[in-house]
Amino acid sequence: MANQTKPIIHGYFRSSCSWRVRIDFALKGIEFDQVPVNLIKDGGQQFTEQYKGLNPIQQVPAVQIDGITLSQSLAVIQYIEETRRGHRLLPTDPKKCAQVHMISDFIASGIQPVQNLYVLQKLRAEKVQWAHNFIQRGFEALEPILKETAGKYCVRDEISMADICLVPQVYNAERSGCCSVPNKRLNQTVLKVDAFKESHPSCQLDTPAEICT
Ligand SMILES: N[C@@H](CCC(=O)N[C@@H](CS)C(=O)NCC(=O)O)C(=O)O
Repeated sequence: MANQTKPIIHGYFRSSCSWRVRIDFALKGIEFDQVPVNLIKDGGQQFTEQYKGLNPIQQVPAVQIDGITLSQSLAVIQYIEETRRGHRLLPTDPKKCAQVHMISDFIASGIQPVQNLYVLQKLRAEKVQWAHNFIQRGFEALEPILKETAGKYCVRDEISMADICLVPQVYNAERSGCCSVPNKRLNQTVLKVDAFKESHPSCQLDTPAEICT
């Protein structure tokens, strides 16, 4: 069972995967500490030997919690779901739960990895087009799925892990200048929830002062 020490998120303010975990902790009312890992500075602090010891794939987030270190944001969300009380992000109803996993995996396995910084840095001039292509393809496919599943939020009227995946991915898309966003209304509704606002990249410990709001 959970112990009393605060979890530590090693993350980056702009990282969509770090934001997923920040939203999760905020929704569950879990206090946490943050250690910034700047993905750009010094060629990327994720590539230090010290950070590699925390997460061998050298990506953020890495979360130290209850005596273990977890990477993979969805694994962290699942662990929190099983060890902490609070708003459920994985519904008990099997159909709704499968839909939440479907949308989350769609984004976390099908869109985010192919537009990740490490992949984009391997490309040259075509990197913006590459990112747009995969984000757009994924979002277009997500649109009919959300038509079927969404109510106020991604799956009916309860916030779930699917919303935690969608909002940071839309943020990535908008930052990269991609204009086709699935179900804009839904994204705007979710963004009004306190946990999404307080964990937003624009107001984190490591957000540069000039873009802090
Ligand atoms: N599947 C992982 C993906 C982690 C990931 O791709 N993190 C990105 C930031 S959102 C990263 O660290 N990129 C740095 C790099 O690729 O060098 C998760 O869900 O946590």
